[in-house]
Amino acid sequence: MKTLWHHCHAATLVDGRYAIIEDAAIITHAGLIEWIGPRAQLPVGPCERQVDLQGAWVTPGLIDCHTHAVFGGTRSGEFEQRLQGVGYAEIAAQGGGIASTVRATRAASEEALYASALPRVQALLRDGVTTLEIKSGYGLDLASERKMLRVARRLGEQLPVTVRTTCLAAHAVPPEFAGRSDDYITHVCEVMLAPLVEEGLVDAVDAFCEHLAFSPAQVERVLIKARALGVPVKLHAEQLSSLHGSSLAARYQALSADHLEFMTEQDAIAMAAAGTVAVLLPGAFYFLRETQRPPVDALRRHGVRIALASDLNPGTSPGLSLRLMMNMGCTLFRLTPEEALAGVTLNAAKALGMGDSHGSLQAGKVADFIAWQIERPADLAYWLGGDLPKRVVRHGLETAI
Ligand code: DI6
Ligand code: FE
Repeated sequence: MKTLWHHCHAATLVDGRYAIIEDAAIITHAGLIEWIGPRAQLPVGPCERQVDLQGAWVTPGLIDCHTHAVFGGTRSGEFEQRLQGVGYAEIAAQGGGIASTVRATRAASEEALYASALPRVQALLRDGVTTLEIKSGYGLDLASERKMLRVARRLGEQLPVTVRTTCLAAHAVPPEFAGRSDDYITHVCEVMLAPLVEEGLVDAVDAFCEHLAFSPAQVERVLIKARALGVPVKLHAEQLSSLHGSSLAARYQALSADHLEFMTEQDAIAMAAAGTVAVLLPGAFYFLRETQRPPVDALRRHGVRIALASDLNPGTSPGLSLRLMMNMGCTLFRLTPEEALAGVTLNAAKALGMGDSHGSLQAGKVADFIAWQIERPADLAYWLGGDLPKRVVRHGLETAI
């Protein structure tokens, strides 16, 4: 149905800027934006339906491009331990950390995993998220990774959100491969990836490049295999130390390198040349009480696109609000509210390889947008989370969330 949306202002995010249209009108048709511009220039012609947005600000639907939203159990006990001074790496060395979530995830049925992820994903949707990436990485064997990815797909089928799945089998060394991380990487490359890709469960492949996870050489084997299977790659890089994983990711035309607190200027140059998006995760920075900030000025200087995401996970970022991450991106990393909004729309779309179809309000793109009852676009980064009054439009249809 051809629909005219009017009595609104738009922050279109074309070119990653606010690109504001005051007194805007939007025509949607067959799930796409057919026209957007100043109401005064509205093309003549019939629309079957007209919707008065009552002065709202319209932005693209928000995109959370880095989550681990599917997992068993929680780790609030470790949170208490860390507050008493025990380090994240120390907890991991004692068999806690990622390993404890792996145990809980392996033990959970697909049904139980779905039920536990559901309210977390619903919280993100209430915050204006219309596209969501979900990683595996707490299964670490073929059956358990498959289980996680199937749950992620099902969330996308049953909820009003577009889900992109990422296989993060190279997240940690599972107990049955203890002390044999090279063998586990061989297992990931030779046994796990191909069937998961063939089953249509993998939109991208990711790995954790870090001292307490996998070396650049090990990660590279995973990236090579993924590319050979025709799947784009991403990387957790320079979160806790500088291994130049982000430069490595750029060599494989990664969609994104994520975290990046310890990246160098050279890494930024490599990412810019490859068009690899920098996904910053202020929730993890905050929750781990890190002090080294990602080099935002170097990213800007070299023209690397910056995205922001929740990193929703039980260990380092139990974050259920993408707008809270926008605020943290501004407060902790000194992004502008405009950069924060680009970070959860156009640049997040690019981090998922969806830049041509999502992330800005432009004719021809998917009609996913939010009409917010706010005074200015910066209000989205200003409030510390909370439920802002909004109307959600997905594929051109107003959607209850
Ligand atoms: N970096 C993170 O912050 C999460 N994974 C990763 O590679 C942590 C995951 C966890 O602690 O459960
Ligand atoms: Fe992560």
